[in-house]
Amino acid sequence: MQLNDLGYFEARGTNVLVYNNIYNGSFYDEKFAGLEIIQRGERIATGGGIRLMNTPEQWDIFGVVSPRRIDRKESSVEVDLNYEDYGFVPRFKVLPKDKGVVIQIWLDKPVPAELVGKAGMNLEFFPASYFGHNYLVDNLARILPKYPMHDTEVHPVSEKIPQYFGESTFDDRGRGDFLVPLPLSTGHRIVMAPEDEALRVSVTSDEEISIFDGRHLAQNGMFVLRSLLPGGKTGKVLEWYLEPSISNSWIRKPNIGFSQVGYTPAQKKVAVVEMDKNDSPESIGRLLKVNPDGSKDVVKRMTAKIWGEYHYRYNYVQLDFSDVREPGLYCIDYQGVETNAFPIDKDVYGDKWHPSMDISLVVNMDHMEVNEAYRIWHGRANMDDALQAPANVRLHDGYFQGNETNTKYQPLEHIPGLAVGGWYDAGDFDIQANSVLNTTQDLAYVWREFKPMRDQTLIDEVTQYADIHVPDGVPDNVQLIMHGTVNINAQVENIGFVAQVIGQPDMHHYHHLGDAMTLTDGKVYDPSLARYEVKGDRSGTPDDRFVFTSRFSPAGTMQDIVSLAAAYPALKDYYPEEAERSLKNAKMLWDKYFEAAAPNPNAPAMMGRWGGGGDPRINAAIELWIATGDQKYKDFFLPLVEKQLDAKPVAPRSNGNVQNGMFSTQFTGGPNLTAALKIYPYMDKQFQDKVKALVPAYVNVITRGGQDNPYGVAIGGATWAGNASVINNAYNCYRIWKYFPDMIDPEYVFAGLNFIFGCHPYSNVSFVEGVGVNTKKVAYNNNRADYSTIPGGIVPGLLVKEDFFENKDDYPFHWGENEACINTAPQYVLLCLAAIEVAEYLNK
Ligand SMILES: [Ca+2]
Ligand SMILES: [Ca+2]
Ligand SMILES: [Ca+2]
Repeated sequence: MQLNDLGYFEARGTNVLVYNNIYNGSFYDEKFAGLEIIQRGERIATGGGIRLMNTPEQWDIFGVVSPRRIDRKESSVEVDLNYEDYGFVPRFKVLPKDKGVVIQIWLDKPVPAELVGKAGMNLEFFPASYFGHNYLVDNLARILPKYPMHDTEVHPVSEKIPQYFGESTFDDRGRGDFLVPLPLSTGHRIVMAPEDEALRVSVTSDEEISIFDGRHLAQNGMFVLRSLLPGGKTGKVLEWYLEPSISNSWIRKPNIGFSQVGYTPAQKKVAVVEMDKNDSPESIGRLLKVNPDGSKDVVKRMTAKIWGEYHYRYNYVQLDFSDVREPGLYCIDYQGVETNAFPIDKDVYGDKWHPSMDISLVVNMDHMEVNEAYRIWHGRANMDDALQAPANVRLHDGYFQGNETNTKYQPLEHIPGLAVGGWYDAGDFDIQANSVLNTTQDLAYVWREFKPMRDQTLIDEVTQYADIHVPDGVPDNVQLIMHGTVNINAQVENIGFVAQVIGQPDMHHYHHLGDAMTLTDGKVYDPSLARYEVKGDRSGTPDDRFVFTSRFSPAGTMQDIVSLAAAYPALKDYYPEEAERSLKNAKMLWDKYFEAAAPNPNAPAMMGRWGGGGDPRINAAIELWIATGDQKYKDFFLPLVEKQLDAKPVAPRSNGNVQNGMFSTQFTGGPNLTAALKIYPYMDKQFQDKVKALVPAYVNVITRGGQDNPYGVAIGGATWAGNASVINNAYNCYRIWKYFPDMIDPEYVFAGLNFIFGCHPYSNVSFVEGVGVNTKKVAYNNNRADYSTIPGGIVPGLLVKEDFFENKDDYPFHWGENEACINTAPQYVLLCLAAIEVAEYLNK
């Protein structure tokens, strides 16, 4: 294997990465770090390194990784893995040997006594990649289990290596022990999937190697190969010979990217083919029309346009069939690959937003029983909401409670009225301020811009019951907005503002998988009762969620105002009481915090994408003005918006999420039209002309991001993939087109959707669950343990690590690739409704 320019080991068909990727500081082990193997274009192993338990979980500690030391002369890569708390710093060194690499562990001091029997060399394999395969341990043949079914032991918790921040993922029911998975097998050579050359990996050592199944502890657990480090030794204490499967003839099958929902006749239609560098592209691709009898006619021979290399690993080719407009069923045939069939039809966009509105936004509703035909998705959950979080607790997922509660409640006191409305923000079960506020706001924008009257869901906030596919006479858009405001209003009235998060009190509850209703007992916590004791509507089990209130700021309440005021026009005809309540609370917050929310003139300018995000009160005032027509709000925001239009664009800033500066163009400074576009239709000609003059510079900013790649959209995403910004960029293009149809190519609206729907690197699956022909099979929703999806959820998409794009579609536990955040759903709905309008215009 050759150590390549990017600093990983490469042979045809297989790569071994050595800490090209490291553990994430916010979410800990995301199964994307350490020694990793990419074989036949799929990442099959990760987490290779020194770990302190048989099958580490997300919050188990790992050694802090030193910068990599690359020795080009001996082709080696070496890192230190520093376990500071234990004074233990093994060196991890990898170099080529025979048909693979050797992994060596070097110690200057012997393994500390407390880590003997715990510190070991681990390498983790993705279970789903290996379903249906076997392994050999020495010469014994064994099946890799589809489901965890091996043995465990409990050990006294005093023996446990504490997790980060003393978290405990295991509810021991007060027994004082923890769980230790036992090996499935032990030997000196383990070969994973010897029968399948794409998956075959062999590990040999003089020391014993065991294989474990981490899924006994956690559903996202892995098959782990592990050798313990011997005690009392220094120098080279362990060596593994790792032989992946090299193939001198392997060529990755071309990935033909195209929209899995198909195309509307008048739009541009360009498939993008991702090709192995060892492949030589054919000059012609064929578009086939599928006839009713199953026969196929070649309707177009497309000249393959070589786009070239993008992001080092692959070459790209484009196939343009824009001039094919005849409705029908088509597929693409190129380089020996025939794609699945897809439609060309004027209505392809018509119903693509339905699953998000009908299912994803409904299934993710908190405090509701959600039914669909014979199935109950979940019962009425978190009816014991919620307790004031005590001061100075730091919990998982970035929750933090400082000294101040900013409320009238005592620590652990029950805050009344909160068991209503809101959504699980994503794959977990908490109500995060940004997601409940943004989801409500964007649903309100859906109503403002498009007024969809669709009614296919029964939503009853009184009995807290929703029934999917059951019309109840009220537009679902309006009911979903109300599901947001009932929670926001309850928070404002009972807490005083929308709290950072209403979240689980401990790790055991945070990682819950299953029916949301079983997360808590629904009874308010009473510390005078014994644990698990129940008396009436109270219980002694501390499972109630915490309200995290220390991050309150007057400026933060401005977003509470935006969401409530934006909801008002939608609610007032259907739910006048809730509408008035929302407006009243919005005005109350405005009056109360107007002064305190003013930006500090001495603080550095607030960072916004186009610079000068400025005064957080502008948006609140705009929404209050649209809701009430009261001139005092306009008098406040108009001079400030005009000032934004006069400002010089700020210098580009880089995005911390992006590696290698690859996508810097997308963040180049330009005019800030966010507020101006919102008020544009209500303003006079003088204002409108001023905005219009800035549109070319703005268009330049929002369309430049895709110029560095063959897909024509800014892809982004090294720690969290970029689909949400692809959607928002495309929608921004629509907003410009709506007011200035001659100043932007409406194809930018479709380009974002094409990408989301399958015209992207790695695979051609649609990133919208259940939407399109070939769609996501698994996603990181709260039903991820079932390897399933919630239709209408939009996954983040492609992570970019080193030169490798990935969106795994058999392993649902990568949040950065597969976690369908709820606030992306209404943004996607906006974009679909925009696309319907653009399609109608172009097809005319
Ligand atoms: Ca969350
Ligand atoms: Ca309805
Ligand atoms: Ca409870």
